[in-house]
Amino acid sequence: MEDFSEARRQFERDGYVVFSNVLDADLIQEARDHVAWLLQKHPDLRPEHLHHTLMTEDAFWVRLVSDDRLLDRVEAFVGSNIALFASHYISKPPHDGMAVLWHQDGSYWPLEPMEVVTFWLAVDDSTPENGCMRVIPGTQHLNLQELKQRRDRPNVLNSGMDDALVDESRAADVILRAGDVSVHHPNVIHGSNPNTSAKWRRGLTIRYIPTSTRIKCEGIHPSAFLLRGKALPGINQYNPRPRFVEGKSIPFRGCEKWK
Ligand SMILES: O=C(O)CCC(=O)C(=O)O
Repeated sequence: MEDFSEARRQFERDGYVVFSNVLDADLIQEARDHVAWLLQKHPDLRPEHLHHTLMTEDAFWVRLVSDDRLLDRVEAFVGSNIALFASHYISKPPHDGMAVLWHQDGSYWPLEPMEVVTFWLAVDDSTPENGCMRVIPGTQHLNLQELKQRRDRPNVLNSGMDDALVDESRAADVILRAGDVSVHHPNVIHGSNPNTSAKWRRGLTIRYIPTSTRIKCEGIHPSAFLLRGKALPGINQYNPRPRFVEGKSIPFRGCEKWK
């Protein structure tokens, strides 16, 4: 296994870190096709709102988040028993992709303890022009703050944290090439601007937990999957890994053999 200790050090210092060139161009093209397929299947949804509830029976989605190149890096953050809590495509279309207001992820999540990392997979190049993610480095040490409902301007979460707590002058743009991944802490303050460019900005958020983190919900959470290692007794129930079924997933390379 590669040594990811330098990445861990940066993550501890800044609350986020970038891995370049993680997934290959063919798989990234499959992810773009997946977004197009999901949008065709759910014409009522905005492309920023392709949520975890859509993934329970979607073999490609589970295949993508279980890619060993991702899980080998996830192990450096959560250890060798890895589960998925949630995953969500935030796809910003050209010219009208919505902002994500400043927030800390942990304020939204029913997890105990709050041991979780987000891997943010760039499905397109992600730049200031098309609304890349922005992070306030070092804010992972701030406690989780209350959320406020926000409808004063279009935004993906219809909520965010109190702007008075955010020193925007310290924000760093997380500029990525398609196939790169950034990793962020559940307490770090982050958000993104609208897409004012002529290009798509598709990104996939992937929330990984160690199997010792409890997902507090009734029944099985729709995107809870055991991805590597062992489940701990009495903590979470996991969905069965979906088989490829035409119509429930796009066909993908290796789908006949996918288990
Ligand atoms: O995709 C974005 O612009 C924001 C992502 C985000 O807020 C998150 O991963 O929690």
